[in-house]
Amino acid sequence: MTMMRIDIVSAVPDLLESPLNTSIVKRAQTKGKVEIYVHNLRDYAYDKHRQIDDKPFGGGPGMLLKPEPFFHVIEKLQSEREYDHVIFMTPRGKILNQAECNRFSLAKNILILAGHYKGIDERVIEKFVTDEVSIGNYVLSGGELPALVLVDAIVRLIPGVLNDSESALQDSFMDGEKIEAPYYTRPAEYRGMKAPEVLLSGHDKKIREWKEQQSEILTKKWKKINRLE
Ligand code: 6GU
Repeated sequence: MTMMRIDIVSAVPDLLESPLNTSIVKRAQTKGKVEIYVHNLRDYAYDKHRQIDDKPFGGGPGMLLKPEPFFHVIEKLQSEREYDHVIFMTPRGKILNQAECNRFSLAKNILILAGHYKGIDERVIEKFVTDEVSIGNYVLSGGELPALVLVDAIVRLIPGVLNDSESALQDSFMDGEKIEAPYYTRPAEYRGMKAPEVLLSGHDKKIREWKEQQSEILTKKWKKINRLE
């Protein structure tokens, strides 16, 4: 199996450390399924004050990330390998869904740019970015948490990352946009609330039919609360 490489450029790299070094994403790296490198934007600011942000031309509130540090780090990385995707995390991007995650999971090399403050100089996007990705219609303080969401969603799709019990194949959304049936475990009755009898019956066909029916009900509800039909 060929290994995936993900590079992430950030002005706040500390935000990324623990999520990338915990749980399944960490295990994927230990298993040699993916290499993830975090690059501190400030390390590529070569002026005297190592300045990474500045006021936007034309006025307005907030600060922008300057173009030079991005050009420096991206050009260095692109001189070392070819990236299948250079992804900029931004609320103006295409809203992430499972199909996009599946597409990204086929890549060999992915470069993710996380903005902060008001955003980044547009020339960085024009010059390098192949995909602009949002994680939903709400505003976050920076692209770091979205980058982590994207990395998790991609990494768990790499063959050999999940074990059988974690298998992604049955997840909600993997099979079109279908929500899974609810789950129960022991105790069979808790504070007067019973797990559905059929799940304890050992009757395979009935269990399958129940799950199918529950999945249909939840999928209808989900479409309604998300105004999808
Ligand atoms: Cl990718 N970035 C920011 N700053 N906010 C967001 C987002 C991204 N996706 C949803 N909200």
